[in-house]
Amino acid sequence: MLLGAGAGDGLAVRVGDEELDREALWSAAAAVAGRITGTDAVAVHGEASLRTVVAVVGGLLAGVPVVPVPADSGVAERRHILRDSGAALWLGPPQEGVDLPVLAVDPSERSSRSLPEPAPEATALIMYTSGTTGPPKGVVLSRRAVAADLDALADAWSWSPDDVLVHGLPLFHVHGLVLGLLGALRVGSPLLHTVRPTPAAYAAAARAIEGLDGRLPSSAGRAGLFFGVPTVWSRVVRDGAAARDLAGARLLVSGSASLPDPVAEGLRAATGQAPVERYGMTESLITLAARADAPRRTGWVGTALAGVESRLRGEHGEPVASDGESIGELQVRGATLFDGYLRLPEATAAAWTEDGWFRTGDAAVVDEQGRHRMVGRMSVDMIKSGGYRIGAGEIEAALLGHPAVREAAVVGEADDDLGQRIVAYLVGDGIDPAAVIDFVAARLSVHKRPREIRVVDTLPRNAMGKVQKKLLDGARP
Ligand code: MCA
Ligand code: AMP
Repeated sequence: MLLGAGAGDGLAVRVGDEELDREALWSAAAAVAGRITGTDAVAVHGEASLRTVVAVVGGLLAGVPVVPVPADSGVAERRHILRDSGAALWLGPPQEGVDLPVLAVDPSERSSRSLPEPAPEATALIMYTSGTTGPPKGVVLSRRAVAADLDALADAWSWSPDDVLVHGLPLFHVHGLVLGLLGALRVGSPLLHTVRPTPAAYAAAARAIEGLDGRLPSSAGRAGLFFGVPTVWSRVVRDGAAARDLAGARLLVSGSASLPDPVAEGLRAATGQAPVERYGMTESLITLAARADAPRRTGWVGTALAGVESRLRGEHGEPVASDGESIGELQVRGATLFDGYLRLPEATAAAWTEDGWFRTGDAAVVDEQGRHRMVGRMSVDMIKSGGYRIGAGEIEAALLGHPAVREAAVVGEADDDLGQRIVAYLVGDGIDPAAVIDFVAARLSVHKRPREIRVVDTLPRNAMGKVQKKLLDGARP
């Protein structure tokens, strides 16, 4: 079963100060499942709430593909996801841009209906993610891929019902939703979701684990497992008191973007342990992870998970040595891979090599023991900001929709807090930077908004007229 059995005592999920034990969660979700069985796909408003948890679990119990919609998405992005995914129902509070029938989800509802387990090859999730150009694409993930990934991670981290999982990551991407919610449910590890991933909230959750005894399933221990993106860990380190509160944690895990060495070292100094890193993509789920029982090696993301193989290839497809130094494109294959981009056969075919490996578009090195270090993206047009993946082309297209903007080029600039921050170089007349930022936030999503606008007279272009982004820093006014 993808999510394990619905029986059992004690806490399953707490979001903020609302919670459900395992039996109550399954029976609230069964009430949702009973209403949606047979639907092509359901869209779930991805806010951090118990409603979202019940809606997602309801979809999975019913065997109906779940389409998580970013809680901060603007109208155009939300419409794109709903139209493209073919979702027939909206699970969550009404939102602008939703013209589907709305099903209100009530976590206090109960149903004793039991549903047959859907086939492993059935679609579990359709998750939207950015490419370098164009609108976000729907990544089709099977139940088999999700289960394989979660089991391999449980093995790598000795993740068990003894762990209480803590995080406050968004419930609409792989990290917070697949690992952070479905992982907890499959492993049987109670989840404390902090709504926002702030240092203070992580520290409070660490203290709350101590007081959970009466609420924990009878089989559970009190070991803390904490998930965060590098921005979260960097903020924890800067807030010394919060970092010290995590000293009792069993395992700290970082992923979704590169963890700067000083942040890993800062965590080691404050908590007594460096985090383990793991690497993945929406399309492949997590494919590489440092094992909990292996010595920590700052800057390295570990070995291929059980069921996954990795290799490095050069620009012309030639093999790259596993010598810990030579850089190549990371390619992966195995049980955790997606089934393709929804209704995009050409993009799907282009994502795989002729001999069946998925091209990650990430540059890496591998050492003789199969440990990986990520060294960057192959394309400047793929930005990672706060752990969110954002395509430059998508932001440029949105910017060009603003009446004052004539030309736009978007880059990711190094940022101490966010890893990269989105900077937009614009040519136009009477551009009001704050209004342009709000325009993108309202159309795409809040997390895709440029953090800075630089108005310039011209963009540097080559003879073919293509913007030369590498020269853009020189265009700084
Ligand atoms: C500011 N706000 C605005 C505007 N400006 N709202 C509308 N329009 C504006 N112009 C307000 C928002 O309403 C919101 O308010 C607040 O600013 C959000 O600010 P923001 O700056 O975006 O937040 P942050 O604090 O900088 O966020 C940092 C973060 C976040 C918490 C680390 O980036 C985050 O949650 N990242 C996680 C991403 C993630 O999970 N990625 C995994 C992808 P208010 O706060 O009041 O609502 S999966 C993946 O990568 C793979 C598989 C993997 O390996 O895991
Ligand atoms: P997304 O599809 O949003 O899941 O983003 C996937 C991308 O996140 C990958 O292609 C990498 O560029 C990046 N990423 C994920 N984990 C790590 C990590 N541990 N170190 C460096 N980059 C990472």
